Amino acid sequence: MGSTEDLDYPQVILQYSSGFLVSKVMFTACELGVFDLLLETGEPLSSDAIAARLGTSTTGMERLLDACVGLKLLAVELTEEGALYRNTDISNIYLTKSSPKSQYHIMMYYSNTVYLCWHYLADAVREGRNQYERAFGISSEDPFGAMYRSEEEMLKFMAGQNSIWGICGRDVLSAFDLSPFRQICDLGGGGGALARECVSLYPNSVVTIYDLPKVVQVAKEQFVPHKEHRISFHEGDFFNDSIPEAELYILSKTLHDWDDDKCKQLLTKVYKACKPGGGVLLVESLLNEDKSGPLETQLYSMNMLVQTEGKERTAAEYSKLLKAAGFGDIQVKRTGKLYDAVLGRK
Ligand code: ASE
Repeated sequence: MGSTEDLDYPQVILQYSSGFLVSKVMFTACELGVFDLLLETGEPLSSDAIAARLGTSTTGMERLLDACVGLKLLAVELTEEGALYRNTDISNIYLTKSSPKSQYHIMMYYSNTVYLCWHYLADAVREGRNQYERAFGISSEDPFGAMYRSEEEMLKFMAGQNSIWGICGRDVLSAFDLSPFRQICDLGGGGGALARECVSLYPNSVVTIYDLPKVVQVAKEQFVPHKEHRISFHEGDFFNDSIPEAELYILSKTLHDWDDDKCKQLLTKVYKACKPGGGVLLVESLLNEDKSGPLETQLYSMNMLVQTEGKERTAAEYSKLLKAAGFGDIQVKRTGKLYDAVLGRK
């Protein structure tokens, strides 16, 4: 932007128009395994070599690699044998499958599920509801019934959510000193990455992951190591089944899936189950009070429209929901990163 931004040459409009092309280039390079191959070989490769190893066309691969260079996801060096490509540091850390901070799974979820729902964004805005029916031909009555329509979809979602906690988990859990809470229940804890971060950050804590039976089963089998004795599981549907007693409940990216009525219903149930002196920690991406930003959160709220029954909210909106359920002494901590923390006490 900068000096070229004027009304005769609308740089931002052009940039916004191609935003989805940018996303799709990154997703595709991930999906085809470009970053994994370059990490594995450890030396720069030509586009022909990459195309051969990954079984793609040479003409397609060369253009994909060049676009990745434009995005600074790859670096190129001209040698006597021609152009050689290598990963940048950020790609090695975040875009390879095997890295501990890998965002590969969330990319695949965005590219193959979220992207298809966004095709019907105009319909979502017209109708004010999610677009599972149009995108996948399945009823959208129960959003998680639709999101978990197959074991594969559920796995992709769980792995995707886990990859986010690999980056943001520590910040949201250290926003408040949670060490006074020993017995913690992570409601909708999914693949358990936040629970694992929690027991590692708070050595005296034990965490129960509460989620739907099929989610718990997969979490046990594929995501949470058996040696993690401080993590246990509770199978249930938090709207219809009972919630176990705990000192602290974590609801991370849970309320944003539901409308105000369902949030109040859930928080009231949590309040009743909560030990006196206990609390609830909401982990969400907070909108500014006038909803003027952050942009990422505004976009996530649109995503909640196309995929769920919920929306992103301001700190005041979450405080109101917490108070309606009985919680008090509400504190808000913005982390300056994607996810923030709100703590309420019983
Ligand atoms: C949900 C989180 C997500 C429900 C649907 C979702 C994510 C993508 N789809 O609770 C991950 C967070 N990203 C966004 C865009 O919200």
